[in-house]
Order: sequence, then structure tokens, then C-alpha cells
Amino acid sequence: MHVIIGRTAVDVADGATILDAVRAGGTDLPTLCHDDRLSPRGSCRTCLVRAAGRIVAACTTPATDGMHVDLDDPATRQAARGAVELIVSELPERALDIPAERSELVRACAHFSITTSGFAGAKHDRGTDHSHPYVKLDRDLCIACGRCVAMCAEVQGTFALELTGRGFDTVVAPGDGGPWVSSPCVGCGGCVDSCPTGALSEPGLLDLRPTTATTTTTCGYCGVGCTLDVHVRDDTIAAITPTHGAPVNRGHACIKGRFAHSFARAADRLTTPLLRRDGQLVEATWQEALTTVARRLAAIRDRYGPDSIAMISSARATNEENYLAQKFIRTAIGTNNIDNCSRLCHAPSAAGLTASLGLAGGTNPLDDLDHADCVLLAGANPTEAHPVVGARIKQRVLAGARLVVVDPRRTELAALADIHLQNQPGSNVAVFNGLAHQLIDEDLVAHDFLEQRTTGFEELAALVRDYGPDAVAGIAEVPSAELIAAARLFGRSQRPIVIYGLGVTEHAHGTDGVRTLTNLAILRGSVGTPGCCGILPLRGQNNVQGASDMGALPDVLPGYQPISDAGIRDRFATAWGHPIPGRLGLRIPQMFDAAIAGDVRALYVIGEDIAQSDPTSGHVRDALRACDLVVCHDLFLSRTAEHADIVLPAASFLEKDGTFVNFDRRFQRVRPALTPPGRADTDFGILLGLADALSADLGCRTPAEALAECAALTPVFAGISHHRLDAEGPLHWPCRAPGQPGEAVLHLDRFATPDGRAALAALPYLPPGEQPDAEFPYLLVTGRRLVHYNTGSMTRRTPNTELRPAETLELHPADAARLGVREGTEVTVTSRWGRAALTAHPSRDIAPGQAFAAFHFPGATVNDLTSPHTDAITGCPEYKVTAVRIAPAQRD
Ligand SMILES: Nc1nc2c(c(=O)[nH]1)N[C@H]1C(S)=C(S)[C@@H](COP(=O)(O)OP(=O)(O)OC[C@H]3O[C@@H](n4cnc5c(=O)[nH]c(N)nc54)[C@H](O)[C@@H]3O)O[C@H]1N2
Ligand SMILES: Nc1nc2c(c(=O)[nH]1)N[C@H]1C(S)=C(S)[C@@H](COP(=O)(O)OP(=O)(O)OC[C@H]3O[C@@H](n4cnc5c(=O)[nH]c(N)nc54)[C@H](O)[C@@H]3O)O[C@H]1N2
Ligand SMILES: [Mo]
Repeated sequence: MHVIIGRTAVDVADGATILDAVRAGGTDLPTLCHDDRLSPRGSCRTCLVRAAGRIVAACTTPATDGMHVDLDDPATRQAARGAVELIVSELPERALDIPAERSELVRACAHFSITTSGFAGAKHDRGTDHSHPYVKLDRDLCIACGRCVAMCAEVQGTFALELTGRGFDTVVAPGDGGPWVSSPCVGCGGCVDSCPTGALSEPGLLDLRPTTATTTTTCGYCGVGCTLDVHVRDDTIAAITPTHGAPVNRGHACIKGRFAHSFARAADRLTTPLLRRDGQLVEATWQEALTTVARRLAAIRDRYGPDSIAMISSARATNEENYLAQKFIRTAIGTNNIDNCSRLCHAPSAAGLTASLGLAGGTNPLDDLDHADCVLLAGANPTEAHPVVGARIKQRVLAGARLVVVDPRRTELAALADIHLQNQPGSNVAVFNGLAHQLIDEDLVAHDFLEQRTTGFEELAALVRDYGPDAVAGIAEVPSAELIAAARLFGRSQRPIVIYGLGVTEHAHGTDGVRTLTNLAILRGSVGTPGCCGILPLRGQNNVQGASDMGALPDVLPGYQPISDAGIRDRFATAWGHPIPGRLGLRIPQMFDAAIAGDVRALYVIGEDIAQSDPTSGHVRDALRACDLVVCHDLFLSRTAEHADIVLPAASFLEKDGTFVNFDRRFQRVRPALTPPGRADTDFGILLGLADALSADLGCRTPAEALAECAALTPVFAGISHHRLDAEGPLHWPCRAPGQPGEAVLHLDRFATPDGRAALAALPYLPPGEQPDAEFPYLLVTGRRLVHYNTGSMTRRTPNTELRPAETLELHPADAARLGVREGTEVTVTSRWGRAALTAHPSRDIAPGQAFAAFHFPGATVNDLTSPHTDAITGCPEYKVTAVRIAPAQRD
């Protein structure tokens, strides 16, 4: 429709407000209570306009076709000015000190030519709350617009804030009345970002010096892939804000992406290469370091053969870096010994989804959550590990969608769920088979879809006859009535979505878990059909999807093209000018075993702290010690770097050019906002330098060239390029030609399996690798905390540590009482594999007989405890089930 703003006709979509139309016409009409991300409130009267002859608030009034909007009507303008004057009359003059780009109030005052003289009436002296490291409250600047309260409720879903007091005294406060830091605030920054006056601010926000540049990039923490604006001053980050209107995060972020950036300028960032001399790591030049690595790699290859060298590539690094890493190891060295942390994480998803549906990615975009009416969330804790997704799930549930959570712990979403199936760790296959049993038994399955587009129904139906509710209750300890109720909620919904995480994959039968969970989506016809919501693995690292997509895996080339296919090897060999080895490479756990056996002599590790994050750390340390050569690229001297012979200082995502692929298969641009510190270099630059030192030619000299080369060799990425991403924004793969959009929803015509049908899997429950016994009576589950990230190398170097300074062992209060431990008691946890010292934290969110800890702190050696059991199909470690003994620590 057309709206006439002044004399200009502006074209807007149906449903647009007058404010949308004015802004679409290029005029910046100031507002104070409005935020595109929130439902409109129309309370501040700053955006009054005359439209169709009446004075109306532009932000709440729908535009109509042919409507005339007058922005210059003197009476209207006077009314709006009066409204703003009334607001500022209660504020201190310093409200105008805030930089205009961060204060809508300052901009509104400028618009109406209101100066400090208008601020005369301020009488408040209500003080500040600076208890939280990132969210600072200056009560006297609060105009009680309610945006922060709405952000917290409508976008974040945390409901931590409210407006308290009356009239002139109304001010925002945490709902529980205590200091901000001890409120339920999760530090997403939404309130700060929305605050129009600076009443809520973050450290540095009120710095008056202008920022010098803003770079739009993709977050380098988890796989959600939020688009962020990095504001820089003097080559240091002044602030990071979520990019409004970005496709994945839609202007929202979490405490890590938004605030945890000071690691980038931490005093102990690696800034120069380090070489081990006489047992000590000493500073070296790049020339020395790279020629040493090249010489020693060449010597090991010549003496023991190329398969004596293994590389772990980084899911933190870009696609282009991973592309180069696998090209380097396959051509310059001549082995397929390359893997990435997908092995520790979602390798079972890649294997399971490929076996069931034909492709290794989730089937649908996150956006489809918005029309799901039932969410089945299994083994994932997104409000901590993927907070922007967690918030979206909460919003969906608040809007009426049903929620079923399968998790041994009562997570935040489990507490909110219609049904929480609190199963025994390691019992997923029984639970999923039990749900399938019930769906089939009650005829809650999509018959036409099953007939036309799937295989394996008969076998599945026969197998799950043995998984009636009582049988499942016996294995999983889930009450049968709850299992039945969960199956009915899921089975009777119109548009179910399945979302899952590591609680499904990191098991001795993780791939079976993925397949039996996928069965449920297939039974309902909720994959590969128009309007379906699909199945979404919450991939972990910022670029774990991409590292695997780029072929940093021992059995596939980019785009999952199998090494075992001689034709594919030939195609790459022709393009790369080098033969591709046909022998499949080693997986990460096999690399360690091979190192201890003397078959692997050199381990080259890019951006992964294997000594802290891989299971059975004692075994990993033995492997590192057994190698003749350990090289690593990192931002910091990690636990692994301590064992290395050569440590190369790497740039962080904030200092890189390239792309990441997020969890719903979007290629997104990564752009450098900072220069790397000292002599640190990108992983891309380091690999090129090393190839040069080995006189190997990797061909592509820039990230853009690397992606172009990859696209030319990989049909599913053929349409993707830096140029296109810059021009059009994120693109989903598959994207088969430059003129085509990406395929956000997979399998609509046919599944990518060999016969084009989705394959139901009839797989029995098998017990986990670890079982409790009299000596090790508790089951330890390991996972994540909101404010820290994996090995914690980045988040521990930020004020996030104020919010969580150390790891704790959560256990049920009854168990705590039996063990004679209370909050804060130091305990020793012992498994069949090792020992860790932790501090007890009794919690009813943990089931009796279980315990929970994260692996974010090197001092809390949680992975000394975890076992060497792995998923039978993919080698993914069984991080989620370890039998342990817990005892109060012995004091000397
Ligand atoms: N804040 C933060 N965010 C992160 C990370 C981080 O370290 N910190 N790491 C990133 C990475 S690499 C990843 S892979 C993702 C991981 O994200 P998630 O998969 O959500 O994380 P986890 O906490 O490891 O495990 C998820 C849940 O599985 C449950 N679980 C354990 N055993 C079982 C079981 O047998 N059955 C079922 N149904 N559930 C079980 C656990 O209780 C836990 O609540 O997070 C990413 N995001
Ligand atoms: N007990 C237990 N252990 C687990 C898990 C669990 O659930 N329980 N989860 C597992 C999972 S899912 C994962 S993904 C792994 C993660 O384990 P890791 O991948 O080892 O952990 P991160 O801390 O993400 O990053 C590794 C290193 O990369 C560095 N780094 C960051 N960015 C860059 C970069 O751009 N270039 C380079 N060269 N280095 C960089 C960081 O400083 C850090 O030292 O942990 C696994 N370990
Ligand atoms: Mo992960």
C-alpha cells in the first residue's frame, strides 16, 4: 500500500504502522517507548503525528492505503515536544551527556531543540546499582518507559525486571528487590540495548570519545550464529551489540557474545611464536618457528610415512581455515588423518541424520520454531548453551506451544515443560522407542507419508512392541503415565518440532539415540513436508557444522564427498594438482591410541584444548608425551600448549576474515574488527606460511579464494561466495548455483538417502558403557554453564568469572546429606579413570544417585574422570555417563 508522508508516497507492506512508513520514507522520527522487537506501547507521545486529520502516536497506529501523514503540523509537534519536555523535566542534566548514538532521549531532545534548561525539575537522588559486571543501573535516568521490562519478558523470557514505585518515583528494579547481580538476570543485555536514556548501561557505554569503526560479524562462541555489531575505539572493543533485524538472532544476544570480549585484549594473549628449547617454551620469530615445524614434519613424514602425522582442526576457526587445513594435510603431508571436535559432539548427528534422511544437517531453519505447536526438546539445555534459541523456545511456550523435555536434570526449560521425562542418563533409546511404541499403538502416525516416503515401518513397529510404557519405566525410570502423556502431546500436535543436543549424542549409543529420535519426527511426517518444522540438532561450536562441511574429517572431502569414492578423489586430485590418499584417516580418540602405540609421531592441533576437553585426560596427556612433535595454534597457553613443542599465536574470530556455518546450515560472514595482538596471525595465514616453508602450494591465498575453490569442487556449496554473502546476507546450504537461494528446508521433494526415502531405524536399547556399582555408586553427567564456554579459555578471561568463579558439583540434597556434605564442602570425585576436586552444591534439579559438573575450569579436572567409552558408530565420547564415588575431601 501507499502512504503519503508530507508530499512523498512511500510503499509499505500491509500491517505496517505509521512509524514504519515514516522510517521507510527515510525520516527519523524520534521515539522513546518504541522498540521494533517489542509489542508497541504508545505511551511516551514522542512520535505524535497528524494522520488522516487526527493527532496519533505513529508507533501504534496502523497505516492505511492512501493515508496522508503530516510531520510538520505545528500543533502536533508542540504536543510531542511538550511530552518530551515533561519527561526530561524529571531528569538530571547529565542525561544529555550520553553519546547521541546510544541515547534516543538525546536524539529526541536534539529533534525538538530541548536543551539542559529544560531539565530544571530533577529532584531524585535514587542512586545506582552497579552490582552486576555488565548491567549498570542509574535510577535517576530512568523514565519508566518499560522497554527493559518488556525486553526481559517478551524477548528474553526471563521476567527478571519490573517497574516499581508510583508516578514520579517509578523506576526499573529486579523483581526480587535485591541487587541486580543476585536477580535472575541472565545478562543478555537486551534491557541495556533497549534503554533509551542510559539509565541501564554497560561499562564503557557512557564513554564520550567517539568509536572509530563498527564491524558487522558473526559471533564466535556457540553455533547459534548471532550477527553482532562490534564497536571499536583505538583498536579495542568499546562494545558489542546485536545487529537489529539480523536473520538468526533478530536483535538479541547472550552474555557471552554480547559482553564476554575482553579476552581479546587479555594480557596473556599469545603474541609471538614459542619454541621449546631445553624443556622451556621460549619466544621465536615466525621464520624460526615455521621452518622448525616444516623441517620436523618433513623428517617424521619421510621416516615414518605420512600417516604418522595427525591434525585436529578447529571448529572455532573459519570455513576457509578448515578448508585450508584439510587441503594441507591431504596434499602437503599426504594423509587423511584430520578430525575436528564434531567428533566429541555431534558426529552421531551427522551419522544418524545421514542414515535416516540422507544429509548431515538439521532439516529446517530456526524460524520454523515460530509456527511449531509442540516442542520435543531432548538432551539439550538451550537456555544456558544456546541462549538465543532458549529464549525463542520460551517465547513459543508462552505463546501456547506445548513442551516436552527429556533430560535427567531439571533444566530451566524442563521446569517450564508440560512434561519432563526425567530419564536415567544413557536411557534415551528406550525412551524414544517407548514414544514410538505409543505413537504407533494410538495410531498417531502419518500414514500417507509413511507409505509414500519412508522405509522400515514394519521392522520398527515389530521392535517397539517390546517398549511398552512399563518396560521403558523399568529401564529409564520414567513413570509410564508421563511417557504416555508425552507421546499424546507430541502425537496430537499439528506441527511438532524436535530439537536436541549432546544429551542425545555423547553416549556409547549416541548415533542410535539420534536415529530413534529421528524416527519420531518421521512417524509424524514432520520432516520433508511443506509447513513441517523438522528436526534440529543444536550444533555446539560457532563453526562445528562448517569444519565438518569443509571436510576436516578423516573420511570425507568438502561437502561430505566420500574419500572412498575413487572418482571423487580424482576430481580433487586434478583440481589440487596432487593425489588424494585413499586410506581413511584416524578419528580423534584413535589418534591418541595411535600416538601411545607409536604409530602417530606428530600431532598438529589447531584451536582445541585436547588436554582439557577430551575424555580420560590422563590418556590424552600420555598421548601428547608419546609424540615426537606437538604443534598447536591457540589464543592462549592452553593445557595442550603446555605440552607442545611449538606454539603458534592465533588470531581470534574478532580478528578474522571468512565465514562460519551455524547450526541451521547458514553460511555467514566473519569480518575483522580488530588487528591481532603482537605478531599473532590468523590460522589461515599460519597454514599458508607453513605450506610455503614446506615448499607446498596451497593455491588459494585469501579466504575468498579458498571458499571459491571449495564451492567449485562441492556441488552443495556451488552457489556460495563471499561476494554473494556480502551482497545478500546469510545463505543456507545446499545452495547449488550462484543464481539460486539456499535450501532452508531440506528433503521437500525426496530424501537424500540412496532410495530417496526416509529410513526408520529399528534399534534396540543397549546399556551405557559405564554402570554404577558398589564402589562407584553415582552417575556423573557433564555439560555446560551459561556464563562459561567449553575450556573457559575465553570466558575465564572476562568479568564472566565474577558471576561464576569456579566449578561446583551439583548433587541431590538427600545424597549430600548421606555423604555428609553441604553447600561449599570440598569433595573428591573418583571414577574408574581418574580423580577431580570440586565443591559441593546440593540441588533438587539433580536426580538422586546422580551428579553434574561442567568442564570449564582447568583446575576442576572433570575430564580426568570421564571414560574412554565411545559411540560404537562414530567414536563420540560417552561424556554424559560416568560412574563415580564422591567423598568429602581429606584434609592433611
Ligand atoms: N554457555 C555455553 N554455551 C555453549 C557451550 C558452553 O560451553 N557454554 N558449548 C557449546 C558446545 S561446543 C556445544 S556442543 C553445545 C552443547 O549444548 P547442549 O547439548 O545443550 O549442552 P550440555 O549441557 O552438554 O548437555 C545438554 C543436556 O543433556 C542432558 N543429558 C545428559 N545425559 C542425558 C541423557 O542420557 N539423556 C537425555 N535426554 N539428556 C541427557 C544434560 O543434563 C544437559 O542438560 O553448547 C554450546 N554452547
Ligand atoms: N566432560 C565433558 N567434556 C567435553 C564435553 C562435555 O559435554 N563434557 N563437550 C565436548 C564438546 S561438545 C566440545 S565441542 C569440546 C570443546 O573443546 P575445545 O574445542 O577444546 O574447547 P574450546 O574452549 O571451545 O576451544 C579450544 C581452544 O581454541 C582456542 N581458540 C578459540 N578461537 C580460536 C581460533 O580462532 N583459532 C585458534 N587457533 N584457536 C582458537 C581457545 O583459546 C581454546 O584453547 O569439549 C568436549 N569436552
Ligand atoms: Mo561441542
